[in-house]
Amino acid sequence: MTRPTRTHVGLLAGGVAVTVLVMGASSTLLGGQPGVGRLAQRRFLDKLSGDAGGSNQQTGSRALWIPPLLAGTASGGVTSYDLALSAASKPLVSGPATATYGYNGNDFWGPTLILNKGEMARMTVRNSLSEATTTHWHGLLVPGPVDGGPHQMVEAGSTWTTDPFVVKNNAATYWYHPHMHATTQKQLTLGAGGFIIVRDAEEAALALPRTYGVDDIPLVLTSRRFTTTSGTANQFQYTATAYGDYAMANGTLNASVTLPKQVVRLRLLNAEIERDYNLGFSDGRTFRVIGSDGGLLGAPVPVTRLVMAPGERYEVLVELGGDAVGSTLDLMAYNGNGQGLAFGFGGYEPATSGEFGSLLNAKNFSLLRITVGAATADGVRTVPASLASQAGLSDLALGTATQARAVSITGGVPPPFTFDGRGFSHDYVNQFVTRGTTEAWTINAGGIFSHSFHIHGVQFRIVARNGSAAQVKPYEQGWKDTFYLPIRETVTFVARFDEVADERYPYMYHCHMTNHEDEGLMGQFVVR
Ligand SMILES: [Cu+2]
Repeated sequence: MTRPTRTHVGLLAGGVAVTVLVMGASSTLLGGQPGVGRLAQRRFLDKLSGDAGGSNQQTGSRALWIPPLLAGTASGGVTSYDLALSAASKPLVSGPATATYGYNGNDFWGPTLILNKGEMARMTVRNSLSEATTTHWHGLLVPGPVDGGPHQMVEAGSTWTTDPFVVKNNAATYWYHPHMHATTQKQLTLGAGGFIIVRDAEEAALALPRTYGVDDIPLVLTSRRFTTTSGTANQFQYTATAYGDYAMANGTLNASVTLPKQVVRLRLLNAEIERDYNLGFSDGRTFRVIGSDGGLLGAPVPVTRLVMAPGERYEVLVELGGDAVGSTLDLMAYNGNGQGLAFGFGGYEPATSGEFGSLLNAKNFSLLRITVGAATADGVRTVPASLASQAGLSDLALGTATQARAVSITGGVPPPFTFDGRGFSHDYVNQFVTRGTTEAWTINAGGIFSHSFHIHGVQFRIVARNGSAAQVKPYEQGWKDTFYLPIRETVTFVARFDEVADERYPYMYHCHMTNHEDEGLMGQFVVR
């Protein structure tokens, strides 16, 4: 695959008018200006709804799908969770259904697992696909053989059962997804993934919304591009494309949801391939970040914008108590011009098509239409002033690290991205870590593009951006396992490596932009 010179593409940024052919409709798109691209969008939405006369952007809106909960089976002190990954199909637009993957009979994505901190759990994955997969428990503190990385193959037709493990994570939002080297983008694009919600006593003692699907909403944000595959229209494109053309929330195109007139909690996951999100609400309201990848924050952080790179999770509270029943607002990606974004932000390239372009690029677009409904009887009315104690987090400081490592992202134009000049190999261990030690890792983005850095086996604390603690945003000062790594910048994190992984099932560190990851931007480390 040839990678164009990204910096050259970036020079074209700006409000350049281009003509694009979308679903048979020719229209003019103006980069980044509100309301542009509406004609193409509308034609597509008409196709969604089958209503050729529709003129409202919400014509094709569909109820947000909420993933079902998966109850574990308790036996002998261990709770077992059974997943089965199968091929499926989903009617998304008029014409042929879209071929998809889903867990446990779902036609996209999978059930939500609820784990309790301190319990013993075990996972089983049956692979009913016609190709191999692996299942990684993103963010969970589990030993190498349980981690589900590229070495833990689940061949077609076979079943993988993990050893029992203790749920050590804090209450937060995690997720599971395939981690097969070179096919992660494909399997994720087709829909393989699911949420894991961990609960613990500290979170349970807080007055937070936690009625699943009512005031506590899991929200996997992504986008898809449709193409014709083997003569069949409406199929997801998963090669030679970094971005989708149409936003999806929980696998629903043009999603809408009614939420009660009270404080609601959104568990946000950016599950894009390469697109970063600059999230906000259409009325500009302040919302509160209460949790990051691996736990609740110390106190809510008020924001009007929240940047999320692929793989990251944030939990936010949105106060709807002052909104009129029946009123609407949109959760938006403010990825357009005038938002302070620059080349390198995933999805800000101006092209509307091609491997690094899309109809959503450099645009502000809706991810979810929210209609305010009646309050529930026991709804949360106020945002708590303080949240979690974050035990152990402040111990992770540069001064307590006994080992420093520097990792640089190299390559990228036109060879694939690599770490320190070396592409991923199943047989090469990039880093050796001593169990129980605290280390400081500094990741250098390089000058080609931004990335999303994720490391297995730990939850860490970001201590500096570009060497400055002050540049770490307040909402990313909690437990993290993934972070946005802007072009030409560095991020330093400190982690204590308590989980064990050997050469047979090493841990991964990698870019969570899965096209980068599949091309080789992944390294291995052992902890012992
Ligand atoms: Cu990357």
